[in-house]
Amino acid sequence: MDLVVRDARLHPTGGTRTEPVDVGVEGDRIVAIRPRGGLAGQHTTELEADGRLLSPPLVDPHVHLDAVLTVGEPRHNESGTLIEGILTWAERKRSLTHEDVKERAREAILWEVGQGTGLIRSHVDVCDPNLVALRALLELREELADIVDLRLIAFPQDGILSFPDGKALMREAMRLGCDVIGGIPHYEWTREDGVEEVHFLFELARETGRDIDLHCDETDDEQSRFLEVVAADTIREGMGGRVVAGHTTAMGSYNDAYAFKLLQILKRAGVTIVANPLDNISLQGRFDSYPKRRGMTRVKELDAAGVNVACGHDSIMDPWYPLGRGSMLDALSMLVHVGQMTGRGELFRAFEMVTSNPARAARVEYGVKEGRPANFVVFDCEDEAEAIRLRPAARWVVRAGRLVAETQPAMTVVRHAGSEHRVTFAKREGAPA
Ligand code: 17E
Ligand code: FE2
Repeated sequence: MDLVVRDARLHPTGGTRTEPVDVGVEGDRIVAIRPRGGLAGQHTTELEADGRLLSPPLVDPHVHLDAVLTVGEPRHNESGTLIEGILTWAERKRSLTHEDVKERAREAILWEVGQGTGLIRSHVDVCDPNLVALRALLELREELADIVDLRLIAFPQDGILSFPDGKALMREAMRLGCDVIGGIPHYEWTREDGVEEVHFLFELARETGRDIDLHCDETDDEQSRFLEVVAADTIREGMGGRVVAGHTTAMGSYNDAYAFKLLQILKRAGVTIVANPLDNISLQGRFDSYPKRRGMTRVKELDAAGVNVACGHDSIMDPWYPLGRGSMLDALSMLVHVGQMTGRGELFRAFEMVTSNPARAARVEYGVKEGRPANFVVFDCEDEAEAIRLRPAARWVVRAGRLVAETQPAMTVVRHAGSEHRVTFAKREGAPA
């Protein structure tokens, strides 16, 4: 075979330990999964996983690649609010060039890929008469196709009705090759404009046959209620499974009676919700004193109600969030803290929010199974709960059967009482060396 990974632990669902396996790859497909020792013999490339977790690639369903690595340009967001972020970006947007966007986005993609992300859905701001960022990212999508599956979402940062020629720019972005239709109804000037915007997105979906992934209700205003319009339109248009709503932080401020009603129609509609905990734990609650709202959508309750929930990175060093290193496990760690998903089963469940759940929303062929594309990551840890706790090195990243990234795990030694102690951060013996 072209590639064999020996003694790997497959991503189990539900947290039950699976027996170690050998995974065999020919060309760009997984052709064999056997109990450990079952793929003996000589193979072109052989990787010894020593019991480490072998996971399908991480998925980042929500990031803004046009804005990455612009933090401080032309100034920092000192209030820490979403609005100052949008206004700062509007200033930076004027100096965007083709190469500037490509260089920054390429760098951020390498960070994500090196840490195990194989599918990225990026919003790209189309409130620009020249669509500079979009043209740059469309090129990058093709140039980096060997290391990442990049999908682009036409995102009207300044609104569609509230921005000159907003509808024409959305149509032009889709004509140029954008994959998905974005939106931002809560940012339109009026409630009525927001509702009209949502209807327009579905009209555009009908025209183009494309899916929808909008920013929705990213505010602490409990009266921001565009998600119900999205759910209703999804049902009426028969677009179940093809609509994603990102942020939806207002759900953290809705009263329980309304939230309960909303959960029911979301489930019925088959709308996916993407939480972006890194940004929203810092952007939201900025107008509160104490007690201070957490500003994340109702991840645990949505999941329990049977709604597909995923976790995005959103920002990497931009006007909204000055931190970030492109690690989906950082984002997921924040999600389990803010959403209090620290129960044993909840940790394993949460891992699906950066793997199979966003993959389902993107409607891609996914999962470590015989016959599937040979896309997977070996993490330097035993299981998913440990992946969230340690945010370990992505030891090997394989895409279409090719080793596209590898990381040497860090080694820590503490000198004490005349001897050296190797620190592995593992509780049990038998952890990966
Ligand atoms: N734009 C927006 O409207 N909201 C965000 N969280 C980011 C960009 C990062
Ligand atoms: Fe976003």
